[in-house]
Amino acid sequence: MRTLNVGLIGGGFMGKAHSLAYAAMPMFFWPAPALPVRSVIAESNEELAAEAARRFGFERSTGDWRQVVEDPDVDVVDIATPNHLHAEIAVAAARAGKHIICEKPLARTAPEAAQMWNAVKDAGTVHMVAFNYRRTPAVALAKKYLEEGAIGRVLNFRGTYLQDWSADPDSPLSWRFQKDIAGSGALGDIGSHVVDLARYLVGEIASVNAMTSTFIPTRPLQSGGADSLGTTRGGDGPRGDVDVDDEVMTMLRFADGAVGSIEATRNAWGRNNHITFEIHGTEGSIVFNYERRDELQVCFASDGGDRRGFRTVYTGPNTPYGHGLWPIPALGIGYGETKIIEAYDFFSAIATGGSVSPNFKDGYQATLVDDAVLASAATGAWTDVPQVDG
Ligand code: NAI
Ligand code: SOE
Repeated sequence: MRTLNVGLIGGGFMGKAHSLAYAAMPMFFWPAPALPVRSVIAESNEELAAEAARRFGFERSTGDWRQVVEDPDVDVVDIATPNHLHAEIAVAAARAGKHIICEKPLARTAPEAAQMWNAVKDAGTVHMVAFNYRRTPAVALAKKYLEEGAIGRVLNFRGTYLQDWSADPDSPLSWRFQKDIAGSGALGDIGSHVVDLARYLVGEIASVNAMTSTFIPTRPLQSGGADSLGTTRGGDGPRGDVDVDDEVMTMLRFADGAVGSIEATRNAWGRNNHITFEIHGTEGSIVFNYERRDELQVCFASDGGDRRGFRTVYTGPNTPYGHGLWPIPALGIGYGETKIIEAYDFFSAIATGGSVSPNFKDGYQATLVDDAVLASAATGAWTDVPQVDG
């Protein structure tokens, strides 16, 4: 069985999730398309890198990501750093002929994402953007129903991503609240996942009409380091300005005539990883809530009037990815499984010489939607979303 050496850059939350996926993928999907070797991990300095290597099972470590990209033994570069480094690393990795998986949002802005898309097109290697919620089996099941026409033509997509980890005004000014690092706030951080789901399930978004708000204008300064996602509180020390959105709401017009909306906030007390969508079609409806991620709610208009209503389908061995997952429906899918499936599809594309989606073109298109949302929020006008060619 072929092996592929992985060079992972960034040992925070996503460093953990991706390392777990590389270790576990062959245990779930056997025979594996190729065996991931956790070869080298980079962190922001040598000490953090050595610790990350011990923790996440990597053979070697480095405090300089360029050594990963330039390493002739590395087949796959995995970018799990804060957003401002994605473009520079991805362009260098593409020029070095590596296969690349990059965390979302692909970049801070669409022009930055365009450079990344052009670089991987030139390289001809496999590329993927890590919008992993597509790979929740219930979401893949929704896609299957839509492709089968089970709910007819889509009329409306209503998506939300609600969290509460930044609702406390004293949670620190991590990189996620700084425009020069993150690009945007709730929009790029979590709204982008719903943009990806909308594109995946319904199709291209043609225009948007949006508003954004920043509710907490300053936060306690944090001195470097990983984002603690609200699990720590700053003291009475100095505070810095938040220059990104806390909340975004946008209406959508899809290219095929469907309408929709997306709402995203990290300030919704009581909501944790509340990703939801409700899709209405001419022949039925589909409802998903990530906090109940083993379930898909479906209503088929063709059911008799005396029994028509939402039914609950539990994902399991007979639904997408079931052959590799757990043998009884509702044993339970977790966040880790979405990343394991992501690694499986990415490695399958490399092993077969194929491609995978969402790729850098999808990541670029999602940033074009995000940029249009910000432009619309600034002017209050309906704003067209440019479409990526080629
Ligand atoms: P984090 O703050 O937990 O970790 C980032 C790590 O990158 C830190 O350990 C930091 O020291 C390291 N780092 C910073 N500069 C570096 C450099 N020059 N070289 C090597 N390492 C460096 O951040 P998190 O949550 O892991 O986010 C990373 C990326 O993953 C972001 O783009 C984020 O948007 C995305 N993300 C995606 C998720 C998903 O569900 N797909 C979930 C969480 C984050
Ligand atoms: C924080 O909002 C965060 O970690 C996002 O960055 C991820 O993309 C999301 O999946 C979980 O929440």
